[in-house]
Amino acid sequence: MSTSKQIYFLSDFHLGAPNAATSLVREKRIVAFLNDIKDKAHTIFIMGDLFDFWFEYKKVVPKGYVRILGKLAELTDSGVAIHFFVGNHDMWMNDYFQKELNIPVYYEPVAFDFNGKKFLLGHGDGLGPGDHGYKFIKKIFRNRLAKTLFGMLPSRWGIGLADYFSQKSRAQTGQKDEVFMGKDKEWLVAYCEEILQTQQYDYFVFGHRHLPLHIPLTSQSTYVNLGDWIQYNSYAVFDGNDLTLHYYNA
Ligand SMILES: [Mn+2]
Repeated sequence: MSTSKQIYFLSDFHLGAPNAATSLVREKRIVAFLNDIKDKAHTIFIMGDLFDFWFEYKKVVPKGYVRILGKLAELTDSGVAIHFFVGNHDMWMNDYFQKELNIPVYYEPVAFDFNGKKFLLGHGDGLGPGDHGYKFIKKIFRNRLAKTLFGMLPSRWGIGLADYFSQKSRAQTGQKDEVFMGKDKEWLVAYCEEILQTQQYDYFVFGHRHLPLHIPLTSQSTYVNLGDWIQYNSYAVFDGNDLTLHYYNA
C-alpha cells in the first residue's frame, strides 16, 4: 500500500430520514466529501446505515439516492476500492452493490491488515454484552424466510411499511444526542476487550453508536467509533501509521 494514499472510514448517513428534503441536503454534503477525497483515497469503507431503509426486490431497487450511488460508481470506476458493511438499517442488501457498483458487501465484522496493522471492522450492532431485545429482532430480520416474505409484498406496501417503522424509529436516527457512557459502560468497548483476550488488533473500527469516539484500550490497541453524518460529519483516516478522527466542514 502506498502511504501517500489514505484509507477512509465513515458510517451512518441514514439517507431517506427524516424526510426527502432533509436527506437530500445530507446526501449532497456526503457526495461533496467523497469528491474531496477521491484523489487521496486508496480505499473507502462505508460502515453501515448508509440508508435509513433499503430493500432490494428481485428486479427493482428503492427510488432515490442517485447522487450518492453515482458518486460511488464514479469512484470505483476510477480505481478507488470501496467496501460496504451493512448496518441494522440496511441489512437487507442483496447483490446490487456488488454488481452495479463493484462494492463488496459484508454482513459480519471482518479483519483486515493494512500496512502491517491489524483492523477489526464492523457496523457494531448487536455486539458485546446485553441488548437482548435487539439481538432477538436482528435474528428475525436476518432470517432468510422473513426477507423472502417481505419481498413478496407489493413494493408499495413493503416500502410503505418500512417508511412507517422508519418514522417510529426516528428517535434512533440522530434526533437524540448520544452521550459517552464512560469506558466501562460502552458495550463496544466491552466487545473489543473480550476479543483482545485472545487476539491482538491495533484498531477496532465501528459505527452504529452515532458518537465519534477514539478510545485507547491498551498501549497497542484503540477503539474508534465513526460517529455519524447527521450531527457530526465525522470520519476516520488511516495514513499507513495512525488512525485519526476528523470532522468534515463543507
Ligand atoms: Mn445508525
